[in-house]
Amino acid sequence: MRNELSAGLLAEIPFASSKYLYDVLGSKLFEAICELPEYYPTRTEAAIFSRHLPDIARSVEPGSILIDLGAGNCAKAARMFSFLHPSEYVAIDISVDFLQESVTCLQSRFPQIKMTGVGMDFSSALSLPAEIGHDRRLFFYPGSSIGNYTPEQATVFLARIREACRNDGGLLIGVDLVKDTHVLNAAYDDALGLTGAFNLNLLVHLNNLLGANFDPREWRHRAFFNERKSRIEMHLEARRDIDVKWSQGHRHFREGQRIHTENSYKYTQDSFRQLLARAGFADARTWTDERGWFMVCHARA
Ligand code: AVJ
Repeated sequence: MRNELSAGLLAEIPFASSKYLYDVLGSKLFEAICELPEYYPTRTEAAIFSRHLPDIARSVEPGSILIDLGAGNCAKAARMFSFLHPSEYVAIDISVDFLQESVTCLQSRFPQIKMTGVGMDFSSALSLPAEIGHDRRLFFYPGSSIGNYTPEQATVFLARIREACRNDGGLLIGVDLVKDTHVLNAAYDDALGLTGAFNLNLLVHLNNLLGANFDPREWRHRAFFNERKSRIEMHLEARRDIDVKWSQGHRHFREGQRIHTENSYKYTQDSFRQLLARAGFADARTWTDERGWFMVCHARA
């Protein structure tokens, strides 16, 4: 992890993986972002789920093991319980301390469902705990987190999920769609500056992980839609010339130089269906909102 981070900071175009946005404070800032008027994905996805849950539940096999990828506060999965009746709930998240709190709280609300919390970075490899049951597996990947991968990485990632389904499982996934650039830009550069704080907090996290001496006050949040690549990009831009040191290295950043911290790819309904097919999924069913801003898909392994 330290080597991966250090190499990113020293690269010709410096970058840090977006997974490092989620320390405890970062996870809380992201929760707050989801409440922002500009940040439509969470709200739009929730509206699709609440409107179509009975139909979605008919498409999904009830009594499956619900495996929540990037569970965070577990709120999305909790809302599915009464419709999907999972036999078991497995919550996976990179932010292990934050997850532990969430699962403990949820377990007391649903004592009859067996729950397992797993602190894991599932972006490179997915290893499920040995003690989970043998029921059908339903992978739940809401919120358009899939957008953090390039389409090529996303295909590989989803193909791995499909394998973990062992032929009879499925995937329930939320995907953000291409839309007016102003709407996209505002969602990632909000008036209150919460997304800026979320992005800058990555530097605080790096200070803790690497023993670095980033001063967030010397950096500026940048976020914009890159139309050619169909993705939102987030960067941290040096406000002046800055020397940064950390345990394994050091670097001079020129004024205006950027650290690339996140991509959030936006799909069309067709381009994402094609991606699912390339990953080996079949029978994709999709649900969307009236404006066509967000899509929920269920597909079989
Ligand atoms: C959690 C990856 C879905 O890309 O919209 C929110 C993260 N970044 N605001 C997204 C995020 C800036 C979010 N995902």
